[in-house]
Amino acid sequence: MTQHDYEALSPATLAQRLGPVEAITSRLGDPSLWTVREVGDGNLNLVFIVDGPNGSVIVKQALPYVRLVGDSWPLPLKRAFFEYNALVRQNERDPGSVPQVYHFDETQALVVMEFFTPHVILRKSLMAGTTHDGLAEMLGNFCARTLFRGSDLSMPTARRKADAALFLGNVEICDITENLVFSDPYFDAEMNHHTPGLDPIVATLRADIDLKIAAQHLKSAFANNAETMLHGDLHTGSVMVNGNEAKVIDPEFVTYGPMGFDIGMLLANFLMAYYAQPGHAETPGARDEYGEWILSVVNDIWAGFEAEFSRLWRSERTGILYQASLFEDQGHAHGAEQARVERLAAIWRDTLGFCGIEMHRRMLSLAQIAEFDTIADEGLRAQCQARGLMLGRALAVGRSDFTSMAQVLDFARALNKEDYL
Ligand code: SR1
Ligand code: MG
Repeated sequence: MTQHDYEALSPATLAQRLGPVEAITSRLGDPSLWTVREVGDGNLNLVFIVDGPNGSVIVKQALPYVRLVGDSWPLPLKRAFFEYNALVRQNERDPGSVPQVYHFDETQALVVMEFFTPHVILRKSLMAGTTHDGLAEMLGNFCARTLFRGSDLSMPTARRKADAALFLGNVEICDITENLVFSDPYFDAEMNHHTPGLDPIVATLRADIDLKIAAQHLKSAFANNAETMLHGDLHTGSVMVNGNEAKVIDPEFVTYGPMGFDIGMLLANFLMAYYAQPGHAETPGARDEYGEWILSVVNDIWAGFEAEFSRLWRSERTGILYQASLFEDQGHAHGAEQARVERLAAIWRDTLGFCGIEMHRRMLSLAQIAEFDTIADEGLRAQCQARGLMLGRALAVGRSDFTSMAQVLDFARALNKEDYL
């Protein structure tokens, strides 16, 4: 693809440019009747909702730079190619969990896909205090199915290696994660910012050698352990909900990496939503019950992941790892179970570590989150964030010491009563 042939879409040009695409017009109807809205509020891309007489679609187009920062930070268009390839695989591995792709144009770096409506972004729903039955089950299954089925536990090894090679080409996007998530929070990096009241805690964290080593061990795992195809940016802004239905979107950060990365990032964003609740309560304590619901989701995502991963381990272990020929076929089914427990323990430790680091970066680095940004009272915001930072430190450094989710959640609750400032 040459950058010269690429042209960013606009609401004024979209119908004329995409009108000839049969895969779109067959769904929307006459292009002269389309209405187009640009609704992208993420950090990177253009996103259009296109309504026609017969239906609606989403058109997502990469920009050649980071939208959040501007054209001073160029970013290759090829991320649309990786997102397209990730969506196709996620739909195979957990059917119906992600938008269906209707059309992909590599030169224009655009993906035309299913529009979920009247769904809303989960992060906004958590700020509004809305509960969703079945959310944890869907997300636990999504993690287990996509992570297990993208790995050497399941895939023919030649396909897994080809996919690992393909997605490891998502270099510049990985570079964002490697810097913004794993390094920038721990020194005075150029694009960092934080709530001023956090200064003493931030200084303590940046002087914490054990924490910096933990972050670098986890960065090493992210960069080197090509265990499975990750979503790569699985936070609550990458989930859409409508009542009891949930869908996962936006896998442009796809890469091959350790299973715990996706789960840890996801749990971190629920835990931050938990700590932000006092900032959204109309009266003190009014969100306590809702906070408990968020913690129950954290608990149930991990439990759901563990259960579905175990089911797949017992029924779909067709890859090169822990072959049945070594275990079940030798009358050593208990050995396969022991190996499963040990693998899950390793994923658990990674999950807690990545969870802690994700909490830090969303409060100290670029690309922070609306739950905290919208707490207007800076003192209250700092208080909420301080608790999250302390939990993040405990999880990252002490990830081998927590033996159950109940223990993690009790610890999270205890920190929520502390006054660190
Ligand atoms: C410069 S991109 C910043 C963040 O936005 C994305 O959603 C990822 O989370 C990334 O770290
Ligand atoms: Mg995104």
